[in-house]
Amino acid sequence: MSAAGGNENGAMNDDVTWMPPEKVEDLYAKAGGNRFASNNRPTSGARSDVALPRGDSQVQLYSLSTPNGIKVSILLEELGVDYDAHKISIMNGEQFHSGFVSVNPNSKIPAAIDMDGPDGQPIHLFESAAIMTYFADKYNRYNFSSNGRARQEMMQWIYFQMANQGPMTGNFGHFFVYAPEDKFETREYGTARYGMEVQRICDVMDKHMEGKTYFVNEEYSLADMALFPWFDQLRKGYVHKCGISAAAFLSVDRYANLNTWADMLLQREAVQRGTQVCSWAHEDTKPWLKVVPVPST
Ligand SMILES: N[C@@H](CCC(=O)N[C@@H](CS)C(=O)NCC(=O)O)C(=O)O
Repeated sequence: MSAAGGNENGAMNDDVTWMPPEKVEDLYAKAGGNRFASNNRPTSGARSDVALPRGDSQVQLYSLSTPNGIKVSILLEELGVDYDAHKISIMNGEQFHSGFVSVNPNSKIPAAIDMDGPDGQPIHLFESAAIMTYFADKYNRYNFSSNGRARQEMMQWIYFQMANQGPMTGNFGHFFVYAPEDKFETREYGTARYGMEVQRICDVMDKHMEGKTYFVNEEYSLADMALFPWFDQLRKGYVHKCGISAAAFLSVDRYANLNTWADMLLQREAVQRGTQVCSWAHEDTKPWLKVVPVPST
C-alpha cells in the first residue's frame, strides 16, 4: 500500500484513513512543536553572517559532544594530533552561520579544517566518517592500510554505522524524547518503528562481536571508534522526561558482547578525553586541560 492508501496498482482501498495534501509544505505547520523545530527548513545555506573562530593549530575542529561529534574527537585524541576545538551550539543555530556553512554546506557538526591538506593547501572536512578516514589515512593509523581484507571489512562497518546505526538511533531518540508532546500516535508509531530497528541493529553488532574483542581483525580501528558513540548514547542518553531511559526501554543490557566491548573502550584515556571535547556541560572545549588553581593558604 502506498502512503496515499492506494495499492500497488494505484487503486484506492476502502479503508483509507490518511491522504497526503497536494504538497508537503501543507504539513509543515502541523509537524512543528518540538524544541528543535525552529531549526528546520527545506532549504540549505547560511542564515547569518558570522565567521568561524580560528586557533593556531594546523587542525581546527568544529563540533559538539554528540555521538557524531565525539567519533572525530576520539580519533584525534587517539592520534595525538594537535588541534583546536571550537564548540558549535546547534541549539543556538550556529551550524547556520556563514563561516560554518562554508566548511560544511550541510550545516551539521562535526566539521574540520586541515590547514595542510593533501596538496598542502587547507582542506574543508565534513561527514564524521569521512573526517575520520581522512585523518586515519593521513597519519596511517587505525586504518588497516596494509591489509586489504581488514580495510574492506572496516569500511563496511563504517558504512553500516553511517547509514544505519546513527540515523536509526537518532530517529528513535527523536520520537522517544523530542517529538511534540501531543502527538501520541505519531510518537508511538515512530518509537516502535525505530526502536525495533535499533534493537535489530544492536543484535547485528552483538552477534558479530561474539568471541571478539574488536570489530575487525581483533585490532582497535576506526570501526570501533565510529560504532561506540551511538551505542553508548543508547546506554546513557535519551531519557524520557518520565524517567524511562532508552537503555531500559530497549533492554540494552541484553547486548552483552557490546556492553563488554563498550566498557573496554571506555577504559582508554583517549576515549575518555574524546567524549568530553566540545561538551555541552563545559565552557572549555578540552576540559581536562583546565588547570584548577590551588587555593593559597
Ligand atoms: N552524517 C552526519 C550527521 C551529522 C549530524 O546529524 N549532526 C547533528 C548533531 S549529531 C547536527 O549537527 N544537527 C544539527 C541540525 O540538524 O541542525 C555525520 O556523521 O557527520
